[in-house]
Amino acid sequence: MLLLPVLLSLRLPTVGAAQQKCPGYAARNIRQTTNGLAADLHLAGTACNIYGTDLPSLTLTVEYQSATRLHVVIQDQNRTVYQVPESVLPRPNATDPATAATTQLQFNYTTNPFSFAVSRPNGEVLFNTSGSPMVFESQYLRLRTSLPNHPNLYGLGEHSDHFRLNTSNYTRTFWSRDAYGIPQGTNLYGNHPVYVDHRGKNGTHGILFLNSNGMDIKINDTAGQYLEYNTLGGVFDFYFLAGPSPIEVSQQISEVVGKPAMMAYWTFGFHQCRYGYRDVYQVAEVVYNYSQANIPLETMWTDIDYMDARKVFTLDPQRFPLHKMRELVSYLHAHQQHYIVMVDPAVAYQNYSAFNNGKNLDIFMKDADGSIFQGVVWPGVTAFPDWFHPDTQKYWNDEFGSFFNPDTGLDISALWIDMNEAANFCNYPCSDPSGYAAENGFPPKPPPVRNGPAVTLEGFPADFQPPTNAKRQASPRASMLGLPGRKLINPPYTIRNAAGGLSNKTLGTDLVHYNGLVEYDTHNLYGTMMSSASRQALLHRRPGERPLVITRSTFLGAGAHVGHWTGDNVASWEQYEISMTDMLNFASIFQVPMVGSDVCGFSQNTTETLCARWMMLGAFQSFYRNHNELGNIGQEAYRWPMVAEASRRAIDIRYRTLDYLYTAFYTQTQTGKPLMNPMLYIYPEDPKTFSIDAQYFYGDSLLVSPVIEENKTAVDIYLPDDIFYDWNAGFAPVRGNASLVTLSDVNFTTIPLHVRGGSIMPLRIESASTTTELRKKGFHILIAPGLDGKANGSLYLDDGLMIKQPQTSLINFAFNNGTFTMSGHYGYPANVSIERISLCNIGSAPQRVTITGQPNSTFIYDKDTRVVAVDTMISLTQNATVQLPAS
Ligand code: MIG
Repeated sequence: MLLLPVLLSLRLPTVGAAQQKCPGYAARNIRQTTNGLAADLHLAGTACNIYGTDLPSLTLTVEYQSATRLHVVIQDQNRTVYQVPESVLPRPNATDPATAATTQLQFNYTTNPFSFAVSRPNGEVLFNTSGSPMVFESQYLRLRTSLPNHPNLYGLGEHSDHFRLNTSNYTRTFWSRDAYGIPQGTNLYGNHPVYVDHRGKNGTHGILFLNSNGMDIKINDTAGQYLEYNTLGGVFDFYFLAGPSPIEVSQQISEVVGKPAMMAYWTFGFHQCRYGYRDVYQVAEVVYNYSQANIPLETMWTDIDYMDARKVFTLDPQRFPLHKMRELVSYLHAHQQHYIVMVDPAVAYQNYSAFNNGKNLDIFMKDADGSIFQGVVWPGVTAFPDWFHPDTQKYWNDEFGSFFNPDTGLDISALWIDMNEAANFCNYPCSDPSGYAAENGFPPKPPPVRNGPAVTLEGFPADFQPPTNAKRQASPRASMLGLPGRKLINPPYTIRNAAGGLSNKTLGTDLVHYNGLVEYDTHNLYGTMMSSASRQALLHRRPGERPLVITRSTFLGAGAHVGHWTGDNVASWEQYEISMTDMLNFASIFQVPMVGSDVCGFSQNTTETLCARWMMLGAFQSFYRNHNELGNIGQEAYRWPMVAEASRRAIDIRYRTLDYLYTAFYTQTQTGKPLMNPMLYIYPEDPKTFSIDAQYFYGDSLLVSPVIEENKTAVDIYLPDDIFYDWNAGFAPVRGNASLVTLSDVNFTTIPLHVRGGSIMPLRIESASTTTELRKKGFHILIAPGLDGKANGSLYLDDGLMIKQPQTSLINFAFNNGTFTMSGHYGYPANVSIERISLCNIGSAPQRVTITGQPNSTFIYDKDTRVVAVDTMISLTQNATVQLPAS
């Protein structure tokens, strides 16, 4: 024992030295291909075998897939090494291949030792592996690129660190984990190994590493600035994306991982959830209280509380009985509201239909001896679906079909999926799951049964009323199966998994999926595979309707199927602030645009002022849901007058801007252009924006700048050298001059918002209590001219629900020198018109405003805000031109 410290101190430098002594590879047989080159790579010396066995023979494939996308793959010659299956992440085709002469990303290499660099035609080096030999072993891959000093790097999530990544002694670990409290500097639920490197005037590029194995990406400046991939398996599969703007990088990422799925209009309404609603009456009470408080509630949610002893696909017969649940859902539907519940992947290992059906179809994960793998989750001992089994989709469809049957079951509108990292409470090797479950109290004891709610719920069916005398209270087998003979539980190289060993608190990494892939290689895909299976199951149940699935665990490409909430945050001011970064990573970089944090905070008790501020900030997340943990004080928006008022005001703005959000969301599904924009995306040449993550653009026109400190009613916000219009001051102009501006008197029911000059925002003329009602309101076009007097915007209209849309409208708005024009296509019968146009920054009252066909339009001019507002009636079915005052 005493020798241990000595051994350790001897061992560490030895390993480091051994790494440096790895021989690297030599390139031979280099040949030009139509759109790139290919070569063989051979180990250039004696194997170093530091964390496994060096592979002697590799191949290099370089393809200029387009002028802005370079694909570089270094893989084993035999194609045995595991690669992310195409069934999980389909690879993009080279639709518009380039050549060495036309590419924006040149590939240069040295043959011995082999290294490569990627550069722009002007010589700017983006990636350069020279100076550090590449290591490609059975259980360890390493590649290091040098970077310029103090780089601006973003992405590499899921994380809860600042948006601009630390570049000194910083490690990002990729291994899906049930990350309660989402601590900084640790691996969280999802894995998106892609980063954006922003170099200001020298452009922006992206680098996506298509690899699902556990890994540490190390960024440090001790040996010059570098970024180093340390991976437990897979191959080197890189997409280099040329930008050159940050928005173009995002778009190029979407071409690799897939365009996001479009969401239904109603999903952008406000959602209320919590863990710990005790029964169906309490859920009804919450719905009732929202309507009493006049706070629009679009969707009510229920957590695992509804389940019978926490078994998926069951209802607690006493607290959430089926007939009352069906009444609740009917009530919600009759009031244009929706209902969502949670489903976990783990199925109770008990004699009940969901388990028996899975067992009969043989779709659960198996141990080596062929028995069903057992873990422990909420219901106690559980089995886990193997998403690679060819019958798992059928199993999932069938369970959804019966449990969520609209006529006989729980008619949900959408789905929430959790614990899909996959989470398992029982640590490896979990040799006595039932003992563990019994000792740790799974399933937990449910709350006492009661016969009715605590208050009278006017408008609800009779059996939702308090009982009299009640006390009132408050596929085929895969190729590339992975190398044999690996240490799948404890690989020689250790990544910095905050849960400890790879198999801790999850499935054993030695488990073999139906198709022969091992959990060691595919762990990071579990949540994303459950996501797409759940999307398919919803589609199977309601064919043609855009499904909403909100998942916890994600991988590259998840946005093509689902949305994401950012998991178990803390009700703290720090995490309220970091929620902006978390959202920006997913929406702007990872192409998962439906995303948001638990508003008011999940763990720990929130406070009145935090919840007020968060209800306002959350209104500017794409996914807007208040959610809270079991045991904490209630935090529904109506609980405090201040929070209720803040919520009403914020939801009013969110709903008036909902079509602007919907249009931005639609645009992202078509082009990858992000619906949320970090400040540097809009002002890429302004270095002061590079580190800002407590302000961002909602869409590309509305700057959100929340107060971020407790007990403060002031905030210093950055305004670039541009013109803005203050939403809270009637759109009065504010000239930004690339410095901080102190906003004082930002009370607890106000969030600072500024419209960027150059924007035209399509607003609804007023808000409504549901999104269904909102769609009946007319439009108010807000024209916010830029410094050049011009402005642009767009509006997308469709039926809000179906995947295939027979008739849509996509209208472009432009303003130039007093002329407002509408052009585009007009398929969707909107049945509403533009009822008002407001034009900002007009120096004096105009004589008249002439709208074609409406010569005597009435208008109002406000000399304090300099806004002209014209009442009008312009159809959303054809082009139009309107003569307004020139700005
Ligand atoms: O072990 O379903 O992140 O949102 O309320 C915790 C109960 C399980 C974790 C989710 C959280 C949810 C909770 N779940």
